[in-house]
Amino acid sequence: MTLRALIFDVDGTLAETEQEGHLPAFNTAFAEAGLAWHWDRGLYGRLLAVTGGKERIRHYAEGHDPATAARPEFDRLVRDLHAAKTRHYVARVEAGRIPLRPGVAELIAEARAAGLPIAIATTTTPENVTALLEASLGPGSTAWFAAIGAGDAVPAKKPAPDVYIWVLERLGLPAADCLALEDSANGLRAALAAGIPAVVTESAYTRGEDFSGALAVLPDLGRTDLAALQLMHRIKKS
Ligand code: XBP
Ligand code: MG
Repeated sequence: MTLRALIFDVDGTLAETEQEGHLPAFNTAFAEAGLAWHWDRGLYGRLLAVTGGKERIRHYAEGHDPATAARPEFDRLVRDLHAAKTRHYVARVEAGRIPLRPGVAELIAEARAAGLPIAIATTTTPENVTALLEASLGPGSTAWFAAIGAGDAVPAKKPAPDVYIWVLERLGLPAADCLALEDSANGLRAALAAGIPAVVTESAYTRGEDFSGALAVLPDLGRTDLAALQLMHRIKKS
């Protein structure tokens, strides 16, 4: 059986979104809300173990500012902070501050030229995905993707397999016929738990994580192409 779809993660895989995008957007939202919270690069690296921005804010508050976490309106505060963070993130992306990683645009172009469906499976908010695709691949490029599973489309975020299963259902394909492209151990575990073979491109925050079970671990997608990915996938299936 040949490869029948590519499913891309977003953060860390399509682009290095965390350092120049998500992290400053979180900090701006905290400052605007008058909170004395500031995440530096090291702390943020540890917080990335919690996937999902709302979940990450909640986890941090419960550990570092229990008085705020105990306030009756805490759920609303998390929602409001995250909405503000999304606005700041989208503005940064639209300003052209987040380029695609090497090889990403080329692989997407190759897949499209070959008529191979492409899809997205991500933890991040849908608006963030649209902003990144349209700013980097051009207006209308969101429509190139046969399915976009994002954010709260499923209740359990990566490393749970749910978002990948959601995407497989929309593609109407068996897991083994697809290939996931991921950058993190959490994302790899999600793809593998859904039964999808996966290739990892390590990103700034995920370098050195445990990628056991990946078909390959590459520095970036510029080191491969569609033919090489098809071959890896075929060898795995045989
Ligand atoms: C990415 C994430 C996301 C972003 C924040 O994980 O963990 O939570 O950091 O996005 P993955 P939101 O690449 O494995 O999908 O704030 O929009 O939730
Ligand atoms: Mg990722």
